[in-house]
Amino acid sequence: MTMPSLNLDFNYIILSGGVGGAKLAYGFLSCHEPSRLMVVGNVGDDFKYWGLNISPDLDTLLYTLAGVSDQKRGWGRSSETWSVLEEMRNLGGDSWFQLGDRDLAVHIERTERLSQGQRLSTITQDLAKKFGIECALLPITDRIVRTVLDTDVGSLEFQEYFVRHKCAPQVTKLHYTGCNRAVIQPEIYACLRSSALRAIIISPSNPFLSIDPMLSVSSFKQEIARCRKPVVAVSPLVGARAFKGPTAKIMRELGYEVSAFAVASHYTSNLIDGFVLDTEDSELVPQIQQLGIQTYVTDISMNTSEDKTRLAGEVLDFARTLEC
Ligand code: FO1
Repeated sequence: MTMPSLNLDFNYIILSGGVGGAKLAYGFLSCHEPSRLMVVGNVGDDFKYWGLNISPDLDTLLYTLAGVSDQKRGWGRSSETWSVLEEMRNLGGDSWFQLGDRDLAVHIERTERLSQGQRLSTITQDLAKKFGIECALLPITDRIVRTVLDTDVGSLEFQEYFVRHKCAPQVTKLHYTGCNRAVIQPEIYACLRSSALRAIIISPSNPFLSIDPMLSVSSFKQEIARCRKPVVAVSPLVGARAFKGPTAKIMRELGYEVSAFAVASHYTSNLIDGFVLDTEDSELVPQIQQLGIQTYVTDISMNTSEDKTRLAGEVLDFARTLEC
């Protein structure tokens, strides 16, 4: 099965997990030609539920980039209804993961096409087109990579930990199963080798749960290093607080200091050239620069569309200063 033809003159690759990353990706749409942006989503959160293939981060990106996401929850569709979920509860079926009626159509379509042997990337790209999205939206890989957390209540797949157990278990270790067998999409590989590429942006998603599952896909980090284009990461923390989700809790449990500095040193100067951090963390600048990483300080909160566009614009301006 072939991909719908993709223009390969992309200027920016944006690596993103769910909610936080999707907000910044949305901001980029207003400050750079969308057809020159390639948004790459995490698949480590994917799982089977009600017999369906669910790709939560790809769907959060799909709905956010299309402007149809539920702004309050951060995931799922706006104006959603829940009839199927209610019926499932009445039947005594699983209801710990909430699938809305509109959202269900996407999972059914994806599952049907995967069962016909189509690539996840082809399906995702087609869905993006149907939703009127003008940038490319791709999963990091078509292969199965799953984030598994070792915890005090045993090994849990990501959604079991995140939604079913509400992030309560204590995390001791993370695994990205399948990452050694997985390969990045040929389109991403081609983009990394294209002279049109100007920078790679790591969005303010959870480094351990959303970004590392992508970076762990075999040879991806080496390909990034090989392309010699600036790599800029945006901090997912302000002070010791994450905008959403368990970033701070997991860092603490894995023995990291909870700070933007710890995130920058986790990525290391081998991977990133620049790091964007919040004004509240400006005292960390000398420490981060000592790692060999350039810094840019700004307000990184993204509460409004204007915030998203402003931050995205500043990230691109910063990345341009790092171009050789
Ligand atoms: N997150 C929740 O906290 N509870 C849910 O019931 C839930 C359902 C859900 C359905 C579709 C979808 O695309 C995302 C959904 N999410 C839900 C969000 C998802 O678990 C997380 O945002 C990401 O996996 C973390 O990046």
